Amino acid sequence: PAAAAPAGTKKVIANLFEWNWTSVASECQSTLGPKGYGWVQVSPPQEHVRRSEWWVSYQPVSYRIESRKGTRAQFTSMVDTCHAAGVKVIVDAVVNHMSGQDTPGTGWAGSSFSHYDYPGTYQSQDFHYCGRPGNEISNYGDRWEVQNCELVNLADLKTESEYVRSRLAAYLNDLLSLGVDGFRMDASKHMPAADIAAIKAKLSRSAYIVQEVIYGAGEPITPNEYTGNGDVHEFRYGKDLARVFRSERLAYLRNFGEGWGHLPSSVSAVFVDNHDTQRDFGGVLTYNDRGIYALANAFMLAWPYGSPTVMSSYTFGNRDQGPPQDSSGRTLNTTCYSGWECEHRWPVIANMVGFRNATEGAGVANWYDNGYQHIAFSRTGKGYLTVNDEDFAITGRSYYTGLPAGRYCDVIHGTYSNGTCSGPVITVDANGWFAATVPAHDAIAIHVGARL
Ligand code: LM2
Ligand code: CA
Repeated sequence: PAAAAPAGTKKVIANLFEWNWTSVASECQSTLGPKGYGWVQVSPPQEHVRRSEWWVSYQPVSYRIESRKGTRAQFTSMVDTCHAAGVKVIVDAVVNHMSGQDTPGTGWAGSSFSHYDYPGTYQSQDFHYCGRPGNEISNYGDRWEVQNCELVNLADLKTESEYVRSRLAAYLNDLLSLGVDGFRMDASKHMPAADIAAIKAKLSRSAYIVQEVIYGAGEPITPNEYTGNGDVHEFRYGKDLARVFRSERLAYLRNFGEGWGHLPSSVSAVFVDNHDTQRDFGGVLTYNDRGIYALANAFMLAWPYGSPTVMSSYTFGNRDQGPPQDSSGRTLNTTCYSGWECEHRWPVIANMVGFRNATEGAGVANWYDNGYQHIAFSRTGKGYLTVNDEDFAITGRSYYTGLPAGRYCDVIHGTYSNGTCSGPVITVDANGWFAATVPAHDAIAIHVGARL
Protein backbone atom coordinates (compact mmCIF):
# COMPACT_ATOMS: atom_id res chain seq x y z
CA PRO A 1 0.00 0.00 0.00
CA ALA A 2 1.00 3.55 -0.60
CA ALA A 3 2.88 5.28 2.17
CA ALA A 4 0.58 7.78 3.78
CA ALA A 5 1.26 11.47 3.81
CA PRO A 6 3.99 12.37 6.30
CA ALA A 7 2.88 10.77 9.55
CA GLY A 8 2.12 12.66 12.73
CA THR A 9 -0.04 15.68 13.38
CA LYS A 10 2.59 18.10 12.17
CA LYS A 11 2.58 17.43 8.47
CA VAL A 12 3.55 20.69 6.85
CA ILE A 13 6.87 20.67 4.98
CA ALA A 14 9.08 23.74 4.59
CA ASN A 15 11.26 23.57 1.47
CA LEU A 16 14.41 25.51 2.38
CA PHE A 17 15.68 25.57 -1.17
CA GLU A 18 19.48 25.79 -1.43
CA TRP A 19 19.98 26.72 2.23
CA ASN A 20 23.26 25.60 3.74
CA TRP A 21 23.19 23.05 6.56
CA THR A 22 24.17 25.46 9.29
CA SER A 23 21.31 27.77 8.39
CA VAL A 24 18.80 24.90 8.12
CA ALA A 25 19.80 23.78 11.60
CA SER A 26 19.28 27.19 13.17
CA GLU A 27 15.99 27.63 11.31
CA CYS A 28 14.70 24.34 12.70
CA GLN A 29 15.45 25.61 16.17
CA SER A 30 14.33 29.21 15.86
CA THR A 31 11.33 28.96 13.55
CA LEU A 32 10.32 25.63 12.02
CA GLY A 33 9.89 23.78 15.30
CA PRO A 34 8.23 26.66 17.19
CA LYS A 35 5.86 27.45 14.31
CA GLY A 36 4.77 23.81 14.01
CA TYR A 37 6.37 22.75 10.74
CA GLY A 38 6.74 18.98 10.88
CA TRP A 39 9.31 18.60 8.14
CA VAL A 40 12.06 20.42 6.36
CA GLN A 41 12.99 19.53 2.78
CA VAL A 42 16.59 20.25 1.88
CA SER A 43 18.37 20.50 -1.47
CA PRO A 44 20.50 17.61 -2.77
CA PRO A 45 23.39 16.93 -0.36
CA GLN A 46 25.69 14.85 -2.59
CA GLU A 47 28.87 16.03 -4.31
CA HIS A 48 28.11 17.97 -7.47
CA VAL A 49 29.81 19.75 -10.36
CA ARG A 50 31.51 23.05 -9.58
CA ARG A 51 29.69 26.03 -11.05
CA SER A 52 27.73 28.92 -9.57
CA GLU A 53 24.20 28.16 -10.80
CA TRP A 54 21.63 26.66 -8.43
CA TRP A 55 21.17 23.61 -10.60
CA VAL A 56 24.62 22.17 -9.94
CA SER A 57 22.86 20.32 -7.11
CA TYR A 58 21.08 18.25 -9.76
CA GLN A 59 24.36 17.10 -11.32
CA PRO A 60 25.87 14.50 -8.98
CA VAL A 61 29.43 13.33 -9.46
CA SER A 62 29.67 11.10 -6.38
CA TYR A 63 27.56 10.27 -3.33
CA ARG A 64 29.87 11.87 -0.82
CA ILE A 65 27.82 14.13 1.44
CA GLU A 66 29.96 17.13 0.61
CA SER A 67 28.46 20.06 -1.23
CA ARG A 68 28.55 23.82 -1.34
CA LYS A 69 25.83 23.64 1.30
CA GLY A 70 28.18 22.00 3.75
CA THR A 71 30.16 19.02 4.91
CA ARG A 72 28.99 15.61 6.03
CA ALA A 73 29.56 16.65 9.65
CA GLN A 74 27.49 19.79 9.20
CA PHE A 75 24.76 17.78 7.48
CA THR A 76 24.68 15.25 10.33
CA SER A 77 24.55 17.92 12.96
CA MET A 78 21.72 19.67 11.05
CA VAL A 79 19.66 16.46 11.08
CA ASP A 80 20.22 16.06 14.83
CA THR A 81 19.37 19.69 15.56
CA CYS A 82 16.18 19.53 13.48
CA HIS A 83 15.13 16.32 15.23
CA ALA A 84 15.72 17.92 18.61
CA ALA A 85 13.39 20.74 17.47
CA GLY A 86 10.72 18.21 16.44
CA VAL A 87 11.32 18.62 12.72
CA LYS A 88 11.95 15.68 10.38
CA VAL A 89 14.21 15.89 7.37
CA ILE A 90 13.41 15.12 3.72
CA VAL A 91 16.34 14.96 1.31
CA ASP A 92 16.01 15.78 -2.37
CA ALA A 93 17.44 12.57 -3.88
CA VAL A 94 18.87 12.77 -7.39
CA VAL A 95 18.75 9.17 -8.56
CA ASN A 96 17.81 9.21 -12.23
CA HIS A 97 21.07 10.59 -13.49
CA MET A 98 24.56 11.91 -12.89
CA SER A 99 26.12 15.08 -14.35
CA GLY A 100 25.48 16.56 -17.77
CA GLN A 101 28.78 18.32 -18.46
CA ASP A 102 30.46 17.30 -21.71
CA THR A 103 33.92 18.23 -20.49
CA PRO A 104 35.65 16.26 -17.73
CA GLY A 105 36.06 18.00 -14.41
CA THR A 106 36.49 17.80 -10.68
CA GLY A 107 33.52 17.83 -8.34
CA TRP A 108 32.96 19.97 -5.27
CA ALA A 109 34.81 17.54 -2.99
CA GLY A 110 37.60 16.76 -5.44
CA SER A 111 36.26 13.68 -7.22
CA SER A 112 37.27 13.64 -10.84
CA PHE A 113 34.68 12.65 -13.39
CA SER A 114 33.76 12.76 -17.01
CA HIS A 115 30.39 12.30 -18.68
CA TYR A 116 29.51 8.60 -18.12
CA ASP A 117 32.51 7.91 -15.89
CA TYR A 118 32.47 8.49 -12.13
CA PRO A 119 35.43 6.53 -10.79
CA GLY A 120 34.46 4.32 -7.89
CA THR A 121 30.76 4.90 -8.43
CA TYR A 122 29.64 4.32 -12.02
CA GLN A 123 31.20 3.58 -15.37
CA SER A 124 29.98 3.74 -18.94
CA GLN A 125 28.07 0.44 -18.73
CA ASP A 126 25.81 1.87 -16.02
CA PHE A 127 24.16 4.40 -18.34
CA HIS A 128 21.50 4.40 -21.01
CA TYR A 129 22.42 5.41 -24.54
CA CYS A 130 19.02 5.53 -26.13
CA GLY A 131 20.12 6.10 -29.68
CA ARG A 132 17.84 9.03 -30.39
CA PRO A 133 19.41 12.32 -31.52
CA GLY A 134 21.94 13.41 -28.85
CA ASN A 135 20.48 10.61 -26.69
CA GLU A 136 18.08 13.35 -25.68
CA ILE A 137 14.42 13.18 -24.65
CA SER A 138 12.32 15.11 -27.11
CA ASN A 139 8.96 13.37 -27.31
CA TYR A 140 7.05 13.18 -24.01
CA GLY A 141 4.44 11.12 -25.86
CA ASP A 142 6.95 8.23 -25.96
CA ARG A 143 7.19 6.46 -22.60
CA TRP A 144 10.35 4.54 -23.46
CA GLU A 145 12.15 7.64 -24.61
CA VAL A 146 11.23 9.64 -21.48
CA GLN A 147 12.70 6.93 -19.26
CA ASN A 148 15.70 5.79 -21.31
CA CYS A 149 16.94 8.96 -22.98
CA GLU A 150 18.64 11.94 -21.34
CA LEU A 151 16.98 14.83 -19.61
CA VAL A 152 18.99 17.90 -20.64
CA ASN A 153 22.15 15.86 -21.30
CA LEU A 154 22.21 14.33 -17.80
CA ALA A 155 23.85 10.88 -17.90
CA ASP A 156 20.84 8.58 -17.49
CA LEU A 157 21.34 5.73 -15.06
CA LYS A 158 20.28 2.18 -15.90
CA THR A 159 17.88 2.04 -12.97
CA GLU A 160 16.78 -1.39 -14.17
CA SER A 161 20.23 -2.82 -13.38
CA GLU A 162 20.96 -4.56 -10.12
CA TYR A 163 24.25 -2.76 -9.66
CA VAL A 164 22.74 0.70 -10.14
CA ARG A 165 19.84 -0.07 -7.82
CA SER A 166 22.19 -1.30 -5.13
CA ARG A 167 24.44 1.72 -5.49
CA LEU A 168 21.49 4.11 -5.24
CA ALA A 169 20.13 2.22 -2.24
CA ALA A 170 23.56 2.40 -0.60
CA TYR A 171 23.49 6.18 -1.01
CA LEU A 172 19.99 6.48 0.42
CA ASN A 173 20.83 4.07 3.24
CA ASP A 174 23.85 6.18 4.09
CA LEU A 175 21.49 9.14 4.48
CA LEU A 176 19.11 7.03 6.58
CA SER A 177 22.03 6.11 8.82
CA LEU A 178 22.52 9.83 9.44
CA GLY A 179 18.90 10.03 10.57
CA VAL A 180 17.16 11.30 7.43
CA ASP A 181 13.40 10.65 7.46
CA GLY A 182 12.32 10.86 3.85
CA PHE A 183 13.21 11.44 0.22
CA ARG A 184 11.95 13.58 -2.60
CA MET A 185 12.68 11.39 -5.58
CA ASP A 186 13.88 13.81 -8.24
CA ALA A 187 12.89 13.20 -11.87
CA SER A 188 10.69 10.24 -10.96
CA LYS A 189 8.84 10.42 -14.27
CA HIS A 190 12.13 9.51 -15.92
CA MET A 191 12.30 6.18 -14.09
CA PRO A 192 9.72 3.39 -14.30
CA ALA A 193 7.68 3.17 -11.08
CA ALA A 194 8.91 -0.43 -10.75
CA ASP A 195 12.54 0.78 -10.62
CA ILE A 196 11.71 3.14 -7.78
CA ALA A 197 9.88 0.31 -6.02
CA ALA A 198 12.96 -1.91 -6.36
CA ILE A 199 15.23 0.76 -4.89
CA LYS A 200 12.77 1.41 -2.08
CA ALA A 201 12.70 -2.30 -1.29
CA LYS A 202 16.45 -2.11 -0.59
CA LEU A 203 16.11 0.62 2.04
CA SER A 204 17.23 -0.34 5.52
CA ARG A 205 14.14 1.14 7.17
CA SER A 206 10.93 2.87 6.23
CA ALA A 207 11.11 6.40 4.95
CA TYR A 208 8.63 8.92 3.64
CA ILE A 209 8.74 9.00 -0.17
CA VAL A 210 7.47 11.78 -2.41
CA GLN A 211 7.96 11.43 -6.13
CA GLU A 212 8.32 14.21 -8.62
CA VAL A 213 6.12 13.32 -11.58
CA ILE A 214 5.05 16.40 -13.49
CA TYR A 215 1.59 15.90 -14.92
CA GLY A 216 1.46 16.55 -18.66
CA ALA A 217 -1.86 16.47 -20.52
CA GLY A 218 -2.05 13.47 -22.83
CA GLU A 219 1.27 12.00 -21.77
CA PRO A 220 1.48 8.22 -21.40
CA ILE A 221 3.33 8.39 -18.05
CA THR A 222 0.94 9.58 -15.35
CA PRO A 223 1.36 10.56 -11.69
CA ASN A 224 -1.11 7.84 -10.71
CA GLU A 225 1.31 5.10 -11.74
CA TYR A 226 3.62 6.06 -8.91
CA THR A 227 1.20 6.16 -5.97
CA GLY A 228 2.05 2.57 -4.99
CA ASN A 229 5.52 3.78 -3.95
CA GLY A 230 4.42 6.73 -1.84
CA ASP A 231 3.23 10.30 -2.31
CA VAL A 232 3.39 12.07 -5.65
CA HIS A 233 3.69 15.78 -6.36
CA GLU A 234 0.49 17.17 -7.81
CA PHE A 235 1.68 19.87 -10.21
CA ARG A 236 -1.86 20.67 -11.35
CA TYR A 237 -2.60 22.05 -7.88
CA GLY A 238 -0.36 25.13 -8.05
CA LYS A 239 -1.20 25.74 -11.69
CA ASP A 240 -4.95 25.56 -11.10
CA LEU A 241 -4.76 27.61 -7.92
CA ALA A 242 -2.84 30.36 -9.73
CA ARG A 243 -5.38 30.45 -12.54
CA VAL A 244 -8.22 30.75 -10.04
CA PHE A 245 -6.52 33.63 -8.23
CA ARG A 246 -5.33 35.41 -11.36
CA SER A 247 -8.23 35.13 -13.73
CA GLU A 248 -11.12 33.08 -12.41
CA ARG A 249 -13.19 32.97 -9.23
CA LEU A 250 -12.29 31.80 -5.74
CA ALA A 251 -15.86 30.47 -5.59
CA TYR A 252 -14.67 27.63 -7.87
CA LEU A 253 -12.45 26.29 -5.07
CA ARG A 254 -15.34 24.65 -3.21
CA ASN A 255 -14.31 21.21 -4.52
CA PHE A 256 -10.62 21.90 -5.12
CA GLY A 257 -8.49 18.76 -5.30
CA GLU A 258 -9.97 15.43 -6.28
CA GLY A 259 -13.01 17.23 -7.68
CA TRP A 260 -10.65 18.84 -10.17
CA GLY A 261 -9.16 15.54 -11.31
CA HIS A 262 -6.15 15.83 -9.01
CA LEU A 263 -4.57 12.80 -7.32
CA PRO A 264 -6.29 11.16 -4.35
CA SER A 265 -5.73 13.40 -1.33
CA SER A 266 -4.00 10.67 0.69
CA VAL A 267 -1.09 10.41 -1.78
CA SER A 268 -0.95 13.95 -3.07
CA ALA A 269 1.87 16.35 -2.20
CA VAL A 270 0.99 19.95 -3.00
CA PHE A 271 2.55 23.40 -3.16
CA VAL A 272 1.73 26.82 -4.54
CA ASP A 273 5.13 26.87 -6.27
CA ASN A 274 8.40 24.96 -6.13
CA HIS A 275 11.92 25.73 -7.31
CA ASP A 276 11.13 24.68 -10.87
CA THR A 277 7.66 26.16 -11.28
CA GLN A 278 8.69 29.53 -9.83
CA ARG A 279 11.24 29.75 -12.65
CA ASP A 280 9.91 27.86 -15.61
CA PHE A 281 6.18 27.39 -15.47
CA GLY A 282 5.04 30.96 -15.98
CA GLY A 283 1.82 31.79 -14.26
CA VAL A 284 2.15 30.10 -10.90
CA LEU A 285 2.01 32.38 -7.89
CA THR A 286 5.38 33.17 -6.33
CA TYR A 287 6.88 35.47 -3.73
CA ASN A 288 6.67 38.22 -6.35
CA ASP A 289 2.90 38.17 -5.95
CA ARG A 290 3.29 39.19 -2.28
CA GLY A 291 -0.14 39.41 -0.59
CA ILE A 292 -1.92 37.22 -3.10
CA TYR A 293 0.81 34.61 -2.66
CA ALA A 294 0.25 34.70 1.09
CA LEU A 295 -3.51 34.25 0.57
CA ALA A 296 -2.97 31.29 -1.76
CA ASN A 297 -0.72 29.64 0.83
CA ALA A 298 -3.29 30.38 3.53
CA PHE A 299 -5.92 28.63 1.44
CA MET A 300 -3.60 25.65 0.82
CA LEU A 301 -2.86 25.32 4.53
CA ALA A 302 -6.52 25.61 5.53
CA TRP A 303 -7.91 23.29 2.88
CA PRO A 304 -7.76 19.58 3.80
CA TYR A 305 -6.36 18.19 0.57
CA GLY A 306 -2.93 16.58 0.21
CA SER A 307 0.30 17.20 2.11
CA PRO A 308 1.35 20.83 1.76
CA THR A 309 4.87 22.13 1.20
CA VAL A 310 5.67 25.78 1.78
CA MET A 311 8.34 27.05 -0.60
CA SER A 312 11.17 29.18 0.74
CA SER A 313 13.25 30.92 -1.91
CA TYR A 314 16.24 33.13 -2.40
CA THR A 315 15.62 36.21 -4.50
CA PHE A 316 16.57 35.74 -8.14
CA GLY A 317 16.66 37.86 -11.27
CA ASN A 318 17.37 35.29 -13.96
CA ARG A 319 16.42 31.61 -13.83
CA ASP A 320 19.96 30.22 -13.58
CA GLN A 321 21.19 32.56 -10.84
CA GLY A 322 22.57 30.61 -7.91
CA PRO A 323 22.00 31.32 -4.23
CA PRO A 324 24.12 33.95 -2.45
CA GLN A 325 27.61 32.45 -2.24
CA ASP A 326 31.14 33.39 -1.29
CA SER A 327 34.08 33.67 -3.68
CA SER A 328 34.87 29.96 -3.37
CA GLY A 329 31.26 29.03 -4.14
CA ARG A 330 30.10 28.11 -0.64
CA THR A 331 26.49 29.02 -0.02
CA LEU A 332 26.29 31.90 2.43
CA ASN A 333 24.32 31.65 5.64
CA THR A 334 20.73 32.71 5.13
CA THR A 335 19.70 36.22 6.03
CA CYS A 336 15.96 36.41 5.74
CA TYR A 337 14.55 39.34 3.77
CA SER A 338 17.97 40.19 2.37
CA GLY A 339 18.73 38.05 -0.65
CA TRP A 340 16.40 35.39 0.75
CA GLU A 341 12.61 35.62 0.68
CA CYS A 342 11.88 33.25 3.59
CA GLU A 343 8.23 32.84 2.62
CA HIS A 344 7.92 30.21 5.33
CA ARG A 345 8.45 33.00 7.89
CA TRP A 346 5.87 35.38 6.45
CA PRO A 347 3.51 35.83 9.39
CA VAL A 348 0.38 34.81 7.47
CA ILE A 349 2.02 31.62 6.20
CA ALA A 350 3.82 30.68 9.42
CA ASN A 351 0.67 31.26 11.49
CA MET A 352 -1.44 29.17 9.11
CA VAL A 353 0.83 26.20 9.84
CA GLY A 354 -0.65 26.31 13.34
CA PHE A 355 -4.14 26.37 11.77
CA ARG A 356 -3.27 23.28 9.73
CA ASN A 357 -2.04 21.44 12.80
CA ALA A 358 -5.04 22.42 14.94
CA THR A 359 -7.56 21.37 12.28
CA GLU A 360 -5.90 18.11 11.21
CA GLY A 361 -8.53 15.47 10.52
CA ALA A 362 -11.53 17.81 10.54
CA GLY A 363 -13.64 18.02 7.39
CA VAL A 364 -14.94 21.09 5.57
CA ALA A 365 -18.31 22.50 6.58
CA ASN A 366 -20.27 25.72 6.22
CA TRP A 367 -18.88 26.60 2.81
CA TYR A 368 -19.91 30.08 1.74
CA ASP A 369 -19.14 32.04 -1.42
CA ASN A 370 -20.57 35.14 -3.02
CA GLY A 371 -20.26 33.61 -6.47
CA TYR A 372 -17.05 35.52 -7.10
CA GLN A 373 -13.96 36.26 -5.00
CA HIS A 374 -15.23 35.94 -1.45
CA ILE A 375 -15.19 32.50 0.16
CA ALA A 376 -15.40 31.07 3.66
CA PHE A 377 -15.45 27.64 5.24
CA SER A 378 -14.96 25.93 8.53
CA ARG A 379 -12.92 22.91 9.50
CA THR A 380 -15.55 21.23 11.59
CA GLY A 381 -15.30 22.33 15.19
CA LYS A 382 -11.66 23.39 14.82
CA GLY A 383 -11.18 26.42 12.62
CA TYR A 384 -12.57 28.93 10.15
CA LEU A 385 -11.11 30.81 7.19
CA THR A 386 -12.64 33.53 5.07
CA VAL A 387 -10.77 34.99 2.08
CA ASN A 388 -11.92 38.15 0.35
CA ASP A 389 -10.09 38.62 -2.94
CA GLU A 390 -12.54 41.21 -4.21
CA ASP A 391 -11.25 44.71 -4.93
CA PHE A 392 -13.55 45.99 -2.17
CA ALA A 393 -13.99 45.35 1.52
CA ILE A 394 -16.79 43.06 2.65
CA THR A 395 -18.55 44.85 5.49
CA GLY A 396 -21.52 44.15 7.69
CA ARG A 397 -21.54 40.38 7.29
CA SER A 398 -21.73 37.70 9.93
CA TYR A 399 -20.11 34.32 9.50
CA TYR A 400 -21.36 31.02 10.83
CA THR A 401 -18.38 29.04 12.09
CA GLY A 402 -19.93 26.29 14.22
CA LEU A 403 -16.99 26.86 16.61
CA PRO A 404 -17.28 26.91 20.39
CA ALA A 405 -18.06 30.38 21.72
CA GLY A 406 -14.97 32.32 22.67
CA ARG A 407 -12.34 34.87 21.78
CA TYR A 408 -10.00 33.80 18.99
CA CYS A 409 -6.85 35.36 17.61
CA ASP A 410 -7.15 36.32 13.93
CA VAL A 411 -3.95 34.59 12.88
CA ILE A 412 -3.88 36.35 9.51
CA HIS A 413 -3.30 39.68 11.25
CA GLY A 414 -1.83 38.63 14.54
CA THR A 415 0.37 36.02 16.11
CA TYR A 416 -0.82 33.95 19.01
CA SER A 417 1.70 33.09 21.68
CA ASN A 418 1.58 32.37 25.38
CA GLY A 419 -2.13 33.07 25.51
CA THR A 420 -1.97 36.48 23.89
CA CYS A 421 -2.73 37.73 20.39
CA SER A 422 -0.67 40.46 18.74
CA GLY A 423 -3.55 41.36 16.39
CA PRO A 424 -7.34 41.60 16.24
CA VAL A 425 -9.48 39.28 18.34
CA ILE A 426 -12.58 37.67 16.83
CA THR A 427 -15.46 36.88 19.15
CA VAL A 428 -17.56 33.85 18.30
CA ASP A 429 -20.95 34.01 20.01
CA ALA A 430 -22.88 31.25 21.75
CA ASN A 431 -24.49 30.26 18.42
CA GLY A 432 -21.18 30.00 16.58
CA TRP A 433 -21.30 33.32 14.69
CA PHE A 434 -18.94 36.26 14.43
CA ALA A 435 -19.22 39.60 12.67
CA ALA A 436 -16.25 41.32 11.04
CA THR A 437 -15.13 43.38 8.11
CA VAL A 438 -12.76 41.72 5.66
CA PRO A 439 -10.70 44.26 3.72
CA ALA A 440 -10.10 43.84 -0.04
CA HIS A 441 -7.54 41.11 -0.88
CA ASP A 442 -7.41 39.99 2.71
CA ALA A 443 -8.58 37.21 5.00
CA ILE A 444 -9.49 36.24 8.57
CA ALA A 445 -8.54 32.91 10.11
CA ILE A 446 -9.32 31.54 13.55
CA HIS A 447 -8.73 28.15 15.12
CA VAL A 448 -9.01 26.35 18.43
CA GLY A 449 -5.23 26.33 18.87
CA ALA A 450 -5.22 30.14 19.11
CA ARG A 451 -8.10 30.80 21.46
CA LEU A 452 -7.69 33.36 24.19
C1 LM2 B 1 14.25 17.90 -11.78
N1 LM2 B 1 13.23 17.21 -11.55
O1 LM2 B 1 12.83 16.24 -12.34
C2 LM2 B 1 14.60 19.07 -10.96
O2 LM2 B 1 13.49 19.46 -10.15
C3 LM2 B 1 15.05 20.16 -11.89
O3 LM2 B 1 15.31 21.33 -11.19
C4 LM2 B 1 16.29 19.65 -12.62
O4 LM2 B 1 16.70 20.57 -13.63
C5 LM2 B 1 16.01 18.36 -13.36
N2 LM2 B 1 14.99 17.56 -12.83
C6 LM2 B 1 17.26 17.50 -13.36
O5 LM2 B 1 17.51 17.01 -12.06
C7 LM2 B 1 17.69 21.51 -13.24
C8 LM2 B 1 17.61 22.75 -14.10
C9 LM2 B 1 18.25 22.56 -15.46
C10 LM2 B 1 19.66 22.03 -15.30
C11 LM2 B 1 19.55 20.68 -14.56
C12 LM2 B 1 20.88 20.03 -14.35
O6 LM2 B 1 16.24 23.12 -14.28
O7 LM2 B 1 18.31 23.82 -16.12
O8 LM2 B 1 20.25 21.85 -16.57
O9 LM2 B 1 18.97 20.92 -13.26
O10 LM2 B 1 21.73 20.85 -13.60
C13 LM2 B 1 21.48 22.54 -16.78
C14 LM2 B 1 21.38 23.45 -18.01
C15 LM2 B 1 21.13 22.59 -19.25
C16 LM2 B 1 22.27 21.57 -19.41
C17 LM2 B 1 22.33 20.72 -18.12
C18 LM2 B 1 23.45 19.72 -18.15
O11 LM2 B 1 20.30 24.34 -17.82
O12 LM2 B 1 21.11 23.43 -20.38
O13 LM2 B 1 21.94 20.67 -20.49
O14 LM2 B 1 22.54 21.59 -17.00
O15 LM2 B 1 24.70 20.34 -18.18
C19 LM2 B 1 22.77 20.77 -21.62
CA1 CA C 1 15.92 7.53 -16.80
